[in-house]
Amino acid sequence: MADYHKMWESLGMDLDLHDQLCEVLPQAFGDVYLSQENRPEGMDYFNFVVSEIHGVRPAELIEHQKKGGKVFGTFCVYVPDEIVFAADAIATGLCGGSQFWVPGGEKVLPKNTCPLIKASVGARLDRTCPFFRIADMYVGETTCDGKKKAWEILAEDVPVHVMDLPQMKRAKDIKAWAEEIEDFKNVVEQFTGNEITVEKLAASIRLINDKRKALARLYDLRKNEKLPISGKDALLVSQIAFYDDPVRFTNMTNELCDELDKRVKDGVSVFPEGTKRIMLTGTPLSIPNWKLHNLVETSGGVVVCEEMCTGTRYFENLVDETKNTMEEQIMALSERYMHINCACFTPNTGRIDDILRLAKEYQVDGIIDVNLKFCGLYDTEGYHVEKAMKEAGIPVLGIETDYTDSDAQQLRTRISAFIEMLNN
Ligand code: BJ8
Repeated sequence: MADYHKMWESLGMDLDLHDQLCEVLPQAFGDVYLSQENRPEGMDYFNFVVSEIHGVRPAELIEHQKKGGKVFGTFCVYVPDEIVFAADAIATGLCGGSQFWVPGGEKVLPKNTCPLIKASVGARLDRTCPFFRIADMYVGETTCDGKKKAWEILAEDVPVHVMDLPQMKRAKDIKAWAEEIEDFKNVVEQFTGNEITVEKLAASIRLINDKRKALARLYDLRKNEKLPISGKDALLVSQIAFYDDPVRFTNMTNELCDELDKRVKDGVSVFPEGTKRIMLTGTPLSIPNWKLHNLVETSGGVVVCEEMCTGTRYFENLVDETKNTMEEQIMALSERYMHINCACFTPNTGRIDDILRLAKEYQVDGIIDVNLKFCGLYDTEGYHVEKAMKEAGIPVLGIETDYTDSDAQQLRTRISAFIEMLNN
């Protein structure tokens, strides 16, 4: 990585602590990613993004701020990026996926909070992530209890706007979410000083839809019997989608897909025939959380799909582009976002339907239901997930894990045994 110490210093970061993080990441990335064989050349761009993760994109965001633009940090796939980009601002995902940040979060949060929340709060309070330093405003949501309380702590340090997400999906809830989006639009307009017009919102809806289409194209390619890309690589693209420039990201993902199309035509597969096809479902895998994909793909399986927010929940369903009044556009946004099936909703039968549908589409042999430790929502919903999969005759393995490596050996044993069972 180029030397960005001056930039990090100007962001008020803890340089010594941050240097420690910069030392471990390349090693982890090399072990998990660069050791793979026959990777598509189109992954070079995504490798570069990771190698410069705290450099190139943060520098672009700072450039944008120098020109008077604002940056909004988000933590959930329900927050509509379209509104932010329509005000000539930039939205960037902030969920923390590294154990490095967890102890910092534990200084202010109960230990039995999920690692995603602890890492996100730790990254901010320990001053070891440039994205958290750069964002002018954080946008929270009322999804789970841990997050709701975390916003109050973060708000002591940075402006936070919280969107009140309904937790049922009746017509009145979709209307209520549209009202929240309208409020968010007003906040963004006021904060940026830029008006969001119908034309600007329409362009922004197209921008984010294009990103969704590129990701859908990538995932479609994973439905092939001969797999042109590993699950690890696809996960990396999904993770980068949250913070890269949307136009560049879409172009690079489409370029990668062009190469993968050719691989499919030529019958190229990165895994031998008969490798067991695994779908992961559950809590998100924020960058740099590659633990489970690495375990599956070094234990005789391959991950072909993620029914996760770092996966299908992020890109499935497009926003209707045909609306031409602000009211209709906002309702179209609400309808699209309320199609996401997060365990914070009750009931959440749509997620079970999604898992069953995806299992067929991606021809999966088995499902791993993943729960981040202390996420009560997904843990409890695991009951329905596992029951429905058993009824459908789809083998399922439920696991709970965190960001540490302390359970890696035990997980490897369980995952290997699961894959072995699928082979028999
Ligand atoms: S839409 S999954 S991004 S809320 S894992 S912090 S739920 S205790 S991340 Fe999520 Fe939005 Fe839902 Fe997706 Fe809480 Fe659970 Fe932690 Fe979670």
